[in-house]
Amino acid sequence: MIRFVKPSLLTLGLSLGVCMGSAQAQDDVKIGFIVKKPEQAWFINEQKAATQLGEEKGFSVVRLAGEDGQQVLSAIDNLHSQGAQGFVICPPDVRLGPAIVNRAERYGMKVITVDDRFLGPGGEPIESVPHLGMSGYKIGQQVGKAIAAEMKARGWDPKSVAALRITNYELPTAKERTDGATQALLESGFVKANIFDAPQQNTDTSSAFAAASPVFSKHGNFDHWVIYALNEESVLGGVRASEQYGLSPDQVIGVGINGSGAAFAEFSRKNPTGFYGTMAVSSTMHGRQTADNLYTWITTGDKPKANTETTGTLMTRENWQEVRDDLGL
Ligand code: FCA
Repeated sequence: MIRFVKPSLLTLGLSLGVCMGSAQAQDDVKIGFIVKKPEQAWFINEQKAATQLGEEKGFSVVRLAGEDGQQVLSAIDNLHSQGAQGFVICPPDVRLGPAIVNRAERYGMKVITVDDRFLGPGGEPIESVPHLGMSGYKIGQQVGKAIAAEMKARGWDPKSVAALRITNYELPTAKERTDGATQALLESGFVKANIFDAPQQNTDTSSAFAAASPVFSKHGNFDHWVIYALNEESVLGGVRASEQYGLSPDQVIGVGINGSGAAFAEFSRKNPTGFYGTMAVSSTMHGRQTADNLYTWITTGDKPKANTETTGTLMTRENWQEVRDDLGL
């Protein structure tokens, strides 16, 4: 019986050949899920959803942090030594794409990106790596439209409103979203000269707060402000800065993107804040779908499609619990 046969070099060679040449047996699949900001609710939920799917389907998911290039490369080494066949990653810097792909190829591991797409040396997306992420420009436009509608509901004159645009132009994911929002705002009659940039170093609340504070002090002649950015964490940084400057919630309309725990906590506060809403996207779906795509690729050899784009729903203080349930968050 085969179970009792000691593996000879020949059988080892054969089984290696089988592993490399065809699909993996379903019961020994292990994948990594590496994220750039492991403490952010969006990414916690994404990793949790991937793990949950693994439990349902019978594969294991190793959750890892990759906050800089060094940490990502050691995470990949670590996954390889544990026998993982591939990983899903939201990279800390999209320009690390070629280095990450190299390392994965060296180990024969499959890679899928989630949320932030790898860029090649010429700044173009690396098409050979399957990606799943938001449709950035469209979701940005939804942000701009939601802001314009709320300005109208509050009876604000678009000519005398300022915008705090928290930007991160190094990251295409971010630029697409803020560009979409800007375009929708301009179409609604917003004055271009009243849009002020606050370039953030990072995609989190504290870097947005630091970027936003000086903008309010510099343009103290405006009574009404709108705030947008690539995500709700950053918009929250802007809203906190507006409070510190002395603006009240009825003077501020901030609309974010994500619909994660950061927004739930804000909507659960007793009194409304300047954080009016957020375009909620299902981080549960992002985590499950990418893990599932990778699992299918490993077990059947079917490579997922190059790019999958997801959409969002406006979540406010009024409907957040309903939207959360609808999106399985
Ligand atoms: C980027 C942002 C995250 C989230 C994700 C979908 O990675 O930094 O906050 O919006 O895209």
